[in-house]
Amino acid sequence: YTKPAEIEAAHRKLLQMLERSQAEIPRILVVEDDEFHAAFARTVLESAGYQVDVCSAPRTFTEHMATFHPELLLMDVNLPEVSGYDLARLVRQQEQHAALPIIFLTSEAEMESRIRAAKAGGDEHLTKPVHPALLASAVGARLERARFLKSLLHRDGLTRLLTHASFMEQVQQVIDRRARSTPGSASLVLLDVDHFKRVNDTYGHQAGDRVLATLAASLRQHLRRTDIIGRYGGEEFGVLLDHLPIDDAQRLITRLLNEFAALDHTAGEHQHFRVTFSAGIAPYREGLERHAWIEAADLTLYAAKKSGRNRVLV
Ligand code: GH3
Ligand code: MG
Ligand code: MG
Ligand code: MG
Ligand code: MG
Repeated sequence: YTKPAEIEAAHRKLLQMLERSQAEIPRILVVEDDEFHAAFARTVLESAGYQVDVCSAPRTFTEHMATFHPELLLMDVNLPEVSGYDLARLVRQQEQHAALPIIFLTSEAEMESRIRAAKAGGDEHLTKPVHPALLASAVGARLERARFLKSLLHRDGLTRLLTHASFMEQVQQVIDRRARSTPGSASLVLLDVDHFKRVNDTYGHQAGDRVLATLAASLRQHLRRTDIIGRYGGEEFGVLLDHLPIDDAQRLITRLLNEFAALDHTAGEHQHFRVTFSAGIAPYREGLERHAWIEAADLTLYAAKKSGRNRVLV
């Protein structure tokens, strides 16, 4: 799809802004009441390229969690009021923190302390003084694993696209960002494979699965890294095109449809078939809530189906 150069440039600038803000430098919360140890951890981790926040009193822990959204906890054990073990246990009770890595860093080197750390849900137990290279490596390895686990939790197995729940959450985040200021347009697309039941009935469920995986791959290939793509339902996909005017969105999805419709799908050795989809696009309007936005796209999708399928309507 082509756009005037001016729009293209503005578009690119916005995208860069978005990407920079999403650059996602890992955030590490250091829970440590001793100033010297806290400064040491901050220095080591910041020079390793991480964002660091220090919580020096358990009383403020929940607040740090809620505002900083850490991706890893480096936890002291001896703290005023409650212990690091207690805090770890508190964290592990929350579903959304099930995969959050917790590394204990403590002067308690005895076996008993290691056992308590493990029981509290700690992933690792390091002792003070810790070598900076060991601390940085432990943190780096745990972060990498946590990101991988998160991607498994939030992605659908067949298509590797966002699950329904994660897609909805991301749509909400875009709406929240918009409410805070971001100007410009955004388009929500709902896309549904045409006569997919027939595909399954004629060529088998496995051939159907391959069609879905192929469609997912071509969505990923044609869309930008910052676009949000989810498997909304069985053979239904959701796409949020942020910073893209509705006309551009329609052109983009139509081109995608034409290319997809031209693909030769195979079942067995001699069977070849083609598949189309229908899509409905709804632009964002100020004050629109998530469900109303999706409902609008769904109504348009329904109109696309009713009027003959194999088309993209706005
Ligand atoms: P329409 O053009 O109106 O959308 O017709 P349709 O046949 O695509 O719609 P319908 O909702 O009647 O059927 C959707 C089918 O998609 C039924 C279901 O078995 C199939 N389906 C859903 N998820 C999967 C999947 O993961 N793999 C396969 N192979 N089929 C699936
Ligand atoms: Mg302490
Ligand atoms: Mg369908
Ligand atoms: Mg249907
Ligand atoms: Mg459907």
